[in-house]
Amino acid sequence: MRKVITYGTFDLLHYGHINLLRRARELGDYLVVVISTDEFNWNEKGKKCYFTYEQRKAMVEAIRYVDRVIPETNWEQKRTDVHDYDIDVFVMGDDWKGKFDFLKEEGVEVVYLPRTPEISTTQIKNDLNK
Ligand code: C2G
Repeated sequence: MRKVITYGTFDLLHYGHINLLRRARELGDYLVVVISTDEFNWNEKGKKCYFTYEQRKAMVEAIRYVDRVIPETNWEQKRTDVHDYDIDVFVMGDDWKGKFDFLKEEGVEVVYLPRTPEISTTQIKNDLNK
């Protein structure tokens, strides 16, 4: 079984996230999604999520392309996650292009997929505030 992994916040879930998850799943037979915890988002990304980790986890778990959701608590866990979950392919949107190439040393394929244009959680918040 070819296993794929991807990471993200997935706050205010939108079709850009769904496009990413669908394409990631198409690269294998099983998709693990690692969702940033509220603490990680706040401490490391300066992002205050609208939905809590548990709410974001429940929504992502409901997506047909997703097989498993686990928490992202630090930047370093990727190196061990790919072994702990027997991962073949690491996928991220291309806003992260090049940032995770070191994972090739762990024996996984690293794929950056084109982001879906025009949509982002920030865009949604800005539009709603107009
Ligand atoms: N994405 C996309 N198109 C968009 C918006 C997001 O393809 N219009 C992708 C991003 O490139 C990312 C995934 O959807 O691969 C999740 O996006 P975010 O929730 O914004 O994740 P991010 O804050 O980039 O966290 O350790 C990695 C981080 O956890 C990634």
